[in-house]
Amino acid sequence: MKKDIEIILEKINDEELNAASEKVLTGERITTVDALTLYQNAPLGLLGTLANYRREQLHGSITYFNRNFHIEPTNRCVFDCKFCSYSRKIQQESEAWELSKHQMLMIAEKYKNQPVTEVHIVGGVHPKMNLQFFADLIHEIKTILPHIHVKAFTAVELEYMFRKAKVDYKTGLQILKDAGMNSMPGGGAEIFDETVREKICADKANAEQWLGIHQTAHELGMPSNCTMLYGHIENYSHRIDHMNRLRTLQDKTGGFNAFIPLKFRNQGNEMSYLNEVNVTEDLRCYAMARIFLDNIRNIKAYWPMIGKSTTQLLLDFGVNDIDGTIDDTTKIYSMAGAEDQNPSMTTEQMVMLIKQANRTPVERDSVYNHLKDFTHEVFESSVLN
Ligand code: V47
Ligand code: SF4
Repeated sequence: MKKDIEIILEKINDEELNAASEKVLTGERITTVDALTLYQNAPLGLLGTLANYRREQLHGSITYFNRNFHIEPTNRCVFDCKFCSYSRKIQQESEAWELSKHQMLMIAEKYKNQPVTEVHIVGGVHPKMNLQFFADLIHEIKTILPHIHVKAFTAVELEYMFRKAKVDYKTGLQILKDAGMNSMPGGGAEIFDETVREKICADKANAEQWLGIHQTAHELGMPSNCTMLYGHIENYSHRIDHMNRLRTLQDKTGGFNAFIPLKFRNQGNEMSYLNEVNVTEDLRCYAMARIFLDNIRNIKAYWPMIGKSTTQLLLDFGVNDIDGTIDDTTKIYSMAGAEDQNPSMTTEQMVMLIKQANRTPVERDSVYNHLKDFTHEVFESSVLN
């Protein structure tokens, strides 16, 4: 593969591009300036080949998935993110829901005899659902499903929860950890740049708070994911600045398990006037993430959002993880116009999706231990649609 890259570079004959690509090949860290050069000037083929080179160095052809389910406690939210299609105001009746603790525990009950390993709990920010409510919820979920990994609450939900409870990040996280929370999802990061953030989500946790909560979680031994919302009013420099802040924190803590670029979807929100970016931009964004984030091992494509076909393409552009089987209770993306309106795939379909792209399907747990290699698993049907 190195040879392929050298042939492409000879043809391009651009000194800066060559120098940045050479660094990727030799494992030297690229600077933010190199990243901008690559982002702006590298042909898609070169970016893809570089990203795939790094991906295969780390993971070969292995592509991870996990078996999980989601609980979305409410879509009522005190915040006002302009890109959000999912939230409803606290008093609003239409299309709003608010699950009781009992209802959420009934969802957990459904998975008692299922081979799921993770529950992902994320929702709107509701003033009535406070720190004690969620600590009790997690504790009771663990009583029903003792072995489940609880990945819960974005830094945005946590910042609000801790502020209301008048506890600092460390105390709040310790309370949730003691209740059974194992890790944090990566949502709420959006774009860290202050001018962009002011325009798209002015009133929720800012970059410093988001990073501070993740840093504290890592210091308590709780890993997390990180995300970036791309394809709206931000430019390439904002994306690089965003990834640079994540790379810097990861150098300090090593606590990020995965980075998930999230493509802005434009239905039913206050930013619907923007067009969505095309698939080439998706491929470039994921490839740059793999190339730039040399200290985050896993780049995840969240398939309900980006779609199954693009997910398959992304496996050649740096992605080594496609998230989980999920079930039909998640509404965050279907309400924003995501590719998949019924975000649920069976294990068989996940495996097929990966095999069709000529990759090796491996079930993982939430901290990336290998659970099962599905290469030789034979399923009855062979159609993915
Ligand atoms: O922070 C909201 C995004 C995120 C839109 O950590 C939108 O494993 C696109 O972070 N278009 C929450 N995106 C979800 C999230 C996540 C998802 C899956 C796995 C993990 C993980 C984390 O959803 C929000 C925001 O960035 N979002 N509205 C929209 N219109
Ligand atoms: Fe609330 Fe999250 Fe939607 Fe922002 S993105 S309005 S914090 S639910």
